[in-house]
Amino acid sequence: MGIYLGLGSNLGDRKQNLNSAIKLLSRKGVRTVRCSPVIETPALLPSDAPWEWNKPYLNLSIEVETTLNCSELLSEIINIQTELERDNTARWSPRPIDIDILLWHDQIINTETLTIPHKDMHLRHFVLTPLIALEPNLTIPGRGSKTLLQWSNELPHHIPLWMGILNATPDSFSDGGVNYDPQNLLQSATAMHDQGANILDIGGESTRPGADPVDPESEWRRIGPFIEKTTDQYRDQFIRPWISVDTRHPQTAAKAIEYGVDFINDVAGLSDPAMIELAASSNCDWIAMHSVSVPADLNQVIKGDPVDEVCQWLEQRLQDWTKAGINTDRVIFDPGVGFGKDPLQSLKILQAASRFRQYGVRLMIGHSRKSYMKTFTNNDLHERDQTTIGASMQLCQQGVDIIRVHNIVDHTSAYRGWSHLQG
Ligand code: A4P
Ligand code: MG
Repeated sequence: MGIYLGLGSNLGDRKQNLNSAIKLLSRKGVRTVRCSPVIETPALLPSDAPWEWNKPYLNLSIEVETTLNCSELLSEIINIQTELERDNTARWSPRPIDIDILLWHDQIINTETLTIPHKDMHLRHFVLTPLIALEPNLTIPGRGSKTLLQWSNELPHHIPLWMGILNATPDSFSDGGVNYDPQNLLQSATAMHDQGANILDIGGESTRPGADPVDPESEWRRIGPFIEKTTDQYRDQFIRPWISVDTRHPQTAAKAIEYGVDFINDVAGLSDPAMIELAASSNCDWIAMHSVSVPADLNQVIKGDPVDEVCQWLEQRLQDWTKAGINTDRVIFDPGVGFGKDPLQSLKILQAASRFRQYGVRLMIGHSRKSYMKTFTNNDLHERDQTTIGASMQLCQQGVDIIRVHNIVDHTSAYRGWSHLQG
């Protein structure tokens, strides 16, 4: 286990403050090895706080390396907080920056000035969600064998990561054609990140029913320039969107990994032997989606209970992946809404999403604008965002780790309202 810090800001230019803190840490000999996505979280306040203090935080966590010992690090942290104009007069008042030492290897430290692991970190979503993005199965020294993911699953609600959909396809079911031009794609990516997307999922092959399959060379022609440009643009930046590549082709996945992407999103469910081999030898996260056929075929659907069927599939796959040498901490499971399920079966999958959390892997759901809605509304594709958002808030309640949607700006705005009413 390494050294992990938690950073928060709810005053001034919050992103800028987080960035400055990371830079100042590095000047003091504290090198950031990895930085989580940035999440927005409701302020945890003292019970007698004035209403003006209720300003949402941006939180992130970083894994660092340093030759300082932990009390030297604490002194540097206090200096940096002062340098960034932190006013310490009132406990938990709005602050440009707060830096906490969350974990120091596997050590338990209790002195007058330091408590490590940081107190109550296992009860705070604003600590757990960013840390889980880095290392879902870390345990907290002194708190038994529960992993961060298990601690998070026990809390009454959830802070998800938002994944924005970018289709570089002429024929996707929802936004086909809009982003076919690489320049539009880059603009959409930057806008989505600014609106609060933590992950951007770029795909070059539509998987809607009836879509034409795309060979790996054509797929790379569609998405390669974007991957090259975005990974280059964010190369030296810690605060950046994480990049996911939506592909079922091992050749495409291998090329994307060379550019340092963060996720491969495999709609074929990590079942192709070449994909399994690649996943076993790579460090990136792998989204494995349950499907019956790709592209989706409306005539091929699950026969029995969809939730039981998908659970059995996952149990079997987890054994297969472990045997193949894949670190399942890096696997994220997606039950595949609309893939091999009729609309009502997809709805049942969404209603029961929390059941998939029992397997100790992260859970992703992609339900945006999909046809399960046909069971209860006549809205056509471009009128489906509000209904998607309603469903997404319920998925937050069920503890889904990553929610994949087309409309980021309305989601993050709706989530701000929903999350501020959670206890
Ligand atoms: N200290 C003890 N242990 C540690 C440690 N592991 N890391 C002592 C850092 N400091 C530690 O801390 C005050 C003193 O705690 C330090 O000088 C050190 O001797 P601080 O971080 O300067 O003050 P604070 O943050 O006001 O207090 P504290 O108790 O650390 O509070 P927390 O737990 O940091 O909570 N809501 C959201 N959504 N997101 C947030 O990030 N943060 C807080 C602060 C409240 N609400 C929040 C958030
Ligand atoms: Mg603090």
